[in-house]
This record gives sequence, structure tokens and C-alpha cells, in this order.
Amino acid sequence: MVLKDAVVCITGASSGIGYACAEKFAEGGSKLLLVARRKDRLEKLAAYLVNRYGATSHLVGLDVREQRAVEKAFAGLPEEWRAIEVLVNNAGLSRGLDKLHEGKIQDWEEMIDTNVKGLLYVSRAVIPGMVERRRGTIVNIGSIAGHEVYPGGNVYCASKHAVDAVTKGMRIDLVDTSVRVCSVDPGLVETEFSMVRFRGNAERAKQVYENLTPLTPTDVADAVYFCASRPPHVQVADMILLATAQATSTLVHRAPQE
Ligand code: NDP
Ligand code: 8X3
Repeated sequence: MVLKDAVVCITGASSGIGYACAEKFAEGGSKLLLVARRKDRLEKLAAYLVNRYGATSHLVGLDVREQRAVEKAFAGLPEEWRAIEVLVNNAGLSRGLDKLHEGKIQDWEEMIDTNVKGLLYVSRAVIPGMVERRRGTIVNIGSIAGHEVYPGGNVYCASKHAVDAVTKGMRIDLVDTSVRVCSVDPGLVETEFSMVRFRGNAERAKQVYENLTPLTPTDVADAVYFCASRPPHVQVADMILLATAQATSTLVHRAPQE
């Protein structure tokens, strides 16, 4: 219970990995500062967390792409929610799998604005307080797509390579502050990610996880919690997490599941 009563901020908590992180930290006794656009979903999650774990939540309905709104939301936090101990920069998405020369500009804007600029805006709003307090942990959710590029992945992979660079830059800039910077970089995790990528095409989304056992959001949340709960002198720089049937972005072993 090392993070008991610590304020843990999770972006993209309304679904998938962020939702599972909220549950994991709630189980550990933390106070949850939950961020996403779909506030109705956050409300349901908060109700579940208080019933199941007695966890306290503060909800922020926010589009991380809106720089002014991000700044205002964090500056306006009630006093007891200001000392953020852990920031999980998780909000993100992919759109399409088009070849670059056939890609949709709107898709590119959405991925770069969310995955890169949104992460930067939230970090800029939260990290100064950590530096002032000389404590805190940032866990950026990268991806195997930040280490490799796969067909049609072009701009999504570029956005996750950018997250990798930003993570390394943060770690360099914060080296003398006691604030630690971690990256958790998963491969295939079954969430709403593919439904979002394929704009609600359930058949296409299902195929991504067919005939293999993908990671679950809870598997990733366990890794995030591991990073955040190490003793203060331990900084998990980068954790690449793959399903056992995945070797690289493109090499996946598919076989009928029992
Ligand atoms: P989900 O689609 O299930 O969840 C994405 C979350 O991000 C939602 O809570 C969504 O909330 C939030 N989000 C998206 N855009 C915004 C925005 N503009 N402002 C605020 N919140 C936003 O997908 P995952 O859980 O899989 O994705 C979480 C992270 O994990 C992403 O960064 C993704 O790139 C990364 N990842 C996913 C992998 C996978 O295979 N699933 C593998 C590797 C990395 P809302 O729509 O309510 O705003
Ligand atoms: C999400 C995993 O392989 O679709 O980052 O890029 S992948």
C-alpha cells in the first residue's frame, strides 16, 4: 500500500488501459484523478470504484488536445487534488491503417494532437508541481509502435516514436529533481483501440485479436503500478510488454484458441 492516499492522475480513464489503471490504483488505496472526454463513463467508473474499493475520485471531463482547457483544468483543481504523485499519460488513439500517400489528413491531425501534443500539454500542467515538491512519478504509455514501424502504421508509429523521445527528454530534464519518468510500451492489448482505429467496424477490430491471446488492460495496469510503486531510488525506464504469441509488430503467431 505504498501509494495509499496518493493522488494518481490517469488520462484516458474512460476505457481500456486507463480504466484498468484506475482500478489497480484504487485497489492500492490511491485517490483517483480521472480524465477523459466521456464524463458519463468516468462517473460510472467512480461509482464502481467507491463501491468496490471505497476509493475517492475526482473527475475531469477534458479533451487533452485543448491546450487552454488543459491548463485551466489543472490550475483549477481543488486544493486536495493538486499534489499529484503519479501521472499516467495514457490518453491516445489510432486512426486507420492507410498507406501514407493515401492517408487522411484529419486522421493524422487527431493522432498527433492527442498522442503527442495532448501528452505534452498535460505534462506541462502537472510536472512543475512535482518538481516543486521534489517527488512524483510519470508513466507514459508508449507502444511497441514506438520502437518499430509496421505497414500502414506510419503516423501512429511516428506519434509513439515521439512519445518515446519525449519520455527520454523528460528523464534527462528531471534527473536532478527526484521525479522519475517511466514508459510502459505494450503490443496487442484488447481494448476499444481497434474499434476506434477502424471507426466502429467491429468485424475488422475483432480480427486484430483473433486466434491469439492478447494482453488484457489489467496486464498493462499491473506494469504501470509496478513502475509507480518501486522504492524512490528505482526508476523503471522502459518496459516493453508483449503477448506471448507476439514477437514483433508484424510477427504474431495465430492458432485456434482452446
Ligand atoms: P481505448 O480506446 O480503450 O482507450 C483510449 C482512452 O483515451 C479513452 O479513455 C479515451 O477517452 C481517451 N482519449 C482519447 N482521446 C482523448 C482526448 N482527446 N482527450 C482525452 N482523452 C482521450 O484504447 P487503449 O486503452 O488501448 O489505449 C490507451 C493507450 O494505450 C493509448 O495511448 C494507446 O495508443 C496505447 N496503446 C494501446 C495498445 C493496444 O493494443 N490497445 C498497445 C500499445 C499502446 P474518451 O474517448 O472518453 O476521451
Ligand atoms: C498499439 C499496438 O501494434 O496496434 O499501439 O500499434 S499496435
